[in-house]
Amino acid sequence: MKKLLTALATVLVVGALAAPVSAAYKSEYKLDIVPSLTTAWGQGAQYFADLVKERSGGKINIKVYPNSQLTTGKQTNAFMLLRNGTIDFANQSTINYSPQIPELNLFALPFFFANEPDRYKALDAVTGGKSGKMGAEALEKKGGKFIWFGENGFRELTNSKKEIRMPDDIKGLKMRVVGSPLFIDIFKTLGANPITMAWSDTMSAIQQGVIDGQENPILTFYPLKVTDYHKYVTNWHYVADPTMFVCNPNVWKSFSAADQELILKAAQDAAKFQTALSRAGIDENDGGKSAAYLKSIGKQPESEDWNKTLTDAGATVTNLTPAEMKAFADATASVIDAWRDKIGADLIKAAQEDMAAVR
Ligand code: X2X
Repeated sequence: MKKLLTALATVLVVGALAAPVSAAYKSEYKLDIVPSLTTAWGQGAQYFADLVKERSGGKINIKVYPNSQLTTGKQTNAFMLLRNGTIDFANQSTINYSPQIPELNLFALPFFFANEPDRYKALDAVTGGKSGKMGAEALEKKGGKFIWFGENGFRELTNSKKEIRMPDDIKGLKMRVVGSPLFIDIFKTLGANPITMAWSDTMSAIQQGVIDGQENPILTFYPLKVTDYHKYVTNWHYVADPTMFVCNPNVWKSFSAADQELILKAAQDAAKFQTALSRAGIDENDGGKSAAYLKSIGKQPESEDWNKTLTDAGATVTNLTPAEMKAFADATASVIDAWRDKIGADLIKAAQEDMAAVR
């Protein structure tokens, strides 16, 4: 009997030692995104999952769950679920993590990037600079593993009622906003009537006319045919919306160093793709660079001229002049002051320095 037990123990020990590292890997890693796979955000997430699968020879299988399935529609709970391991990976908007990580409200400060000479350059300077690092550290301190910044796109305005060109035009409009207090403050300050709503409920609210307007990047609202209901689009670029490729820290630690490197590189490539999709064809700020990049990797931009695509869809497209943008920036300047301490004055200052360096 003793011999038998010893033999059995030996088999178990040897078996455990001989098990390949990959045996510890899950058969599927769940990746959370809010919108559909047809958006630039969704396409960026899928591109990431595909690259990881391909480059790991099928060993690391990430499945993208669109439409807030993993948060059962409660998109602002996403960080809690990443932290507790319900979600393994995410390509998530900083907006949805900002209720738990106040520093991430930096990107949603009104007209913080929009009034820079080149808003894309300014945003890249922040995500790639000292302030971006501070944002990533804030996330890590709260229990997430930061991988890389992606991009949902600058957020524009749509509504069913009238052309919005000046701050007065938005007064009294029922605006759907994401469940983040900063957005309520911005729209209240403008005299609008903000209504908090999950993105998963927003499309039916648009169809039923429960709300007059909403704000999202073109590459997020156009695929859902929002312009069938909202005939007025105002390109005001008021808020930047980078996403973060992130991982649950325990899941991250379970990967070998080589696989961590592989995942990082895939996130960098996916971020580049997603960012190009979100910028191509919007305006001269991008100067055709994003469309050229997409073609260089065998992809196509969704549109090379969004003014035309949106107009063809029946929308009145209003591109604000610098003076009109300034009127909105002045009207919302008090919001930046009110949020300075919550976000961190040092972080805001670091972002201003990052932007100034590329001006
Ligand atoms: O809810 C939104 O507006 C969306 C889809 O852009 C985010 O998840 C922040």
